[in-house]
Amino acid sequence: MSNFYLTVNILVNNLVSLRIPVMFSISVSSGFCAAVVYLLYDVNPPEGFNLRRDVYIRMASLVKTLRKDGDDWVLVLPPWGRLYHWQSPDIHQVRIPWAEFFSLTSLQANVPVIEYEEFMAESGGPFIDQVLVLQNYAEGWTDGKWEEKVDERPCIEKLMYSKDKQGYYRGWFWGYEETRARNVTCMSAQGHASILAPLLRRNITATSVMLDRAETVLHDHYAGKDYWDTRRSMVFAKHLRIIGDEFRAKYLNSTDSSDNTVYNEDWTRMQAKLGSAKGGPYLGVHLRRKDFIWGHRDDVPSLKGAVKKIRSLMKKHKLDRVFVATDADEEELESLKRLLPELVRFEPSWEDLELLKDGGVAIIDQWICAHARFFIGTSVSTFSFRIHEEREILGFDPKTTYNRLCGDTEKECEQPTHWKIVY
Ligand SMILES: Nc1nc2c(ncn2[C@@H]2O[C@H](COP(=O)(O)OP(=O)(O)O)[C@@H](O)[C@H]2O)c(=O)[nH]1
Ligand SMILES: *[C@@H]1O[C@H](CO)[C@@H](O)[C@H](O)[C@H]1NC(C)=O
Ligand SMILES: *[C@@H]1O[C@H](CO)[C@@H](O)[C@H](O)[C@H]1NC(C)=O
Ligand SMILES: *[C@@H]1O[C@H](CO)[C@@H](O)[C@H](O)[C@H]1NC(C)=O
Ligand SMILES: [Mg+2]
Repeated sequence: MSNFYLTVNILVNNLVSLRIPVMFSISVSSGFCAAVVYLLYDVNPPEGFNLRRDVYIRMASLVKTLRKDGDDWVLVLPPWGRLYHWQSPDIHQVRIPWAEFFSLTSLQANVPVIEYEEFMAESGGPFIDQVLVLQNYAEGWTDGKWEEKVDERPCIEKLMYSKDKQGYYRGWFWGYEETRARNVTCMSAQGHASILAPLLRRNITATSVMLDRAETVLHDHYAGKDYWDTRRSMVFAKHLRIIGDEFRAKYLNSTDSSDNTVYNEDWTRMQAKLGSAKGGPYLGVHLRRKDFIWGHRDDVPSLKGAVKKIRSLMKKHKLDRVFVATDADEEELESLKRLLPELVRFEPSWEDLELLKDGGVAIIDQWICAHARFFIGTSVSTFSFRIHEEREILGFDPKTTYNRLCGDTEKECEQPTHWKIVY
């Protein structure tokens, strides 16, 4: 006997939709009801916020593929927390639901998603039937030939889960210590996310499956329509957009009506013409430091080099204001302020930071950069890439978006690629 779930959407304050499990067995003959299967996932711990946003796109694509067969697959959003870069002291930054950063109704208009706590309530407790730890093939690509494949294999790295006295697996489940897995298996996978679909459909009978190290699988079709649908659905939470907009108005003389960046909260109706956005009268800069400079990468400038470029861009584009988003440490920040005293930054009070968290502040920084008349970012930073996409959605001329700072001695400073939205 198995349980089937009837999904009922109830609008609470027009915001929250609840899925109500119906705990009795019914025979499925009509199309309105199918077995619910939950897909959970997690990412390699050292990865930052913006690569995680990228992995979400891959998982959403996999869920769409799985749903094509009729089963009611639902994506469970992995709570945010314990990220390496989120180092603000004395702030509780674990078990953060996605709704603190993104608009859930917007995500749900693309693919069915629920928060982890909702999953626990719906599925009968803090249990995950099957964890699949994704890994590469120990032997690498055989014959140097790339082929897409997936096979159950012995674990290559030390397993980050261990069995408890009751035979359940314990490990890191986003800070939910009561969560346990019933089974953990290592799976070698090579290819795009949807190569996992046949395995998940046929070989696994569990009703909740978690893919750990989900970044192992690639995009089904990078920058294709499905990629962009999911990316466009990742609308930032309203309170963060409002704070960013208020900051733009107050310090940067920037409003949507004067900048031609009017936003439609319903992403399915947002289709700005390329080049239609004007942007606020300021230069937007994403200056990535910390681990990007520790390795002495030659594609990342010195502060002096960056400021020289910033000044020349302000002059060229006749902008007298500059907004800088950066993860620079206190010492570098002091030097930067000496070199560029007019710079504008979003600096939350401790109380605001406690409310917004490091993730919220990063989003506000991205939102403000996304509305600048001209933007320049840092080489191969996913933080900068997400700003490019946001500007593409808003309808900026690509010339004002796909720019990056060059290293002081970099010979060929290749600029970022323009990825056009497919609607
Ligand atoms: N607020 C803020 N945080 C930043 C900025 N740049 C980097 N960070 C932090 O550092 C992390 C960098 O990791 P990630 O998002 O993976 O981007 P990447 O490492 O640059 O590709 C971000 O998630 C932020 O937490 C910035 O300009 N503003
Ligand atoms: C999945 O099941 C099929 C058919 O039983 C089998 O051939 C295949 O090896 C299985 N795949 C994995 C990864 O276990
Ligand atoms: C654990 O999962 C693997 C892969 O699906 C399966 O072969 C194995 O029988 C499962 N073990 C238990 C105890 O259920
Ligand atoms: C702000 O921008 C408007 C145009 O949108 C302009 O007329 C006005 O002079 C600007 N104000 C300041 C203080 O720069
Ligand atoms: Mg990173």
